[in-house]
Amino acid sequence: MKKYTNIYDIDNIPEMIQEAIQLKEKPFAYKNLGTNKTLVMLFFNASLRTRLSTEKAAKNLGMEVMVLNVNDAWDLEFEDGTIMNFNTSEHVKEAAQVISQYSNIIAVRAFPSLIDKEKDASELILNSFIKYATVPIVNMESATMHPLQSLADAITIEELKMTKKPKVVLSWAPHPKALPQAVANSFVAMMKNIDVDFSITHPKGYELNPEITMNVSIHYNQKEALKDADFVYTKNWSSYTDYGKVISEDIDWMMTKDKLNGAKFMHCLPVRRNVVVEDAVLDSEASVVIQQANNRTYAAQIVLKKILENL
Ligand code: AN0
Ligand code: CP
Repeated sequence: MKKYTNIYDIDNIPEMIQEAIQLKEKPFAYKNLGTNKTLVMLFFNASLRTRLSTEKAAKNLGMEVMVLNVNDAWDLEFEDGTIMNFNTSEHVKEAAQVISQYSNIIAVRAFPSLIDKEKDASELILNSFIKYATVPIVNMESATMHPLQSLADAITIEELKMTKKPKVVLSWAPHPKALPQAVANSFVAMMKNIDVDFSITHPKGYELNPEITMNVSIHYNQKEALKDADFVYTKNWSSYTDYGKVISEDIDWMMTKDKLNGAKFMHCLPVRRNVVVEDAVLDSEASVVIQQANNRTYAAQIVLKKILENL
């Protein structure tokens, strides 16, 4: 594998999921693969799981890890040809080449502005690192995608499914702050590429990018959508059409034990209790969010392993 910036970098998704499950059984089996190799992780935004699970994954493979919270470094410029006489101190052209000399793989987390739709869609930060770095890039959640999360989600479904083709529903939930569409986008893309019966439910106005949801059935009636579901992935995202806006905080869309009706509850975390989902769900056997978060390690580890094998 040359990079992991979206799920389409994976050749064979079902095989990748199986290999991740094998790594989970023997996490130190490839302890020598990463000897004398360094992962640099760049964070433009906060993280708990991605930061720790990716570091753990790298260490399981014997790699060294260095982390930079980019806000502690110089303000980076991403536009070409700018006269840099204002806030930005260093261009990504230099920064990416310099960091590449200190590392064998660079992982980047950079959320969207949620203000400028075209700019977010252009993935300027992620793509600048892909363009100017001289080592492979891993996406730790960019403006529009979170492919490490959706790989962990697919691993979790594979581990827990009771039928060959489980019914999986992505259900929008309310949230007081405007959140990215990235987790939902990557989850949709992943579900289209594994053997599940997949649908989405959200209020009108929360349609995701139609290029991503093409051929997926979308329901505005949550109750109908959730009928006979095996897995319910609950997640908030801000409006894509009325870009970056919170157009509804309707608490009726919160996930409850009643609505789940026996299905497994999934969420990428962090989650706001009693806004996105009620306590009764998170504190019950129906919730698999802790297992999902654990699988972040093996998702990252299989990705790093494939990249290391190709260095
Ligand atoms: C982020 C999001 O929704 O994209 C990160 C989730 C992994 N969530 C928040 O900012 C709460
Ligand atoms: N799910 C996830 O990516 O969590 P963090 O934002 O804490 O990394």
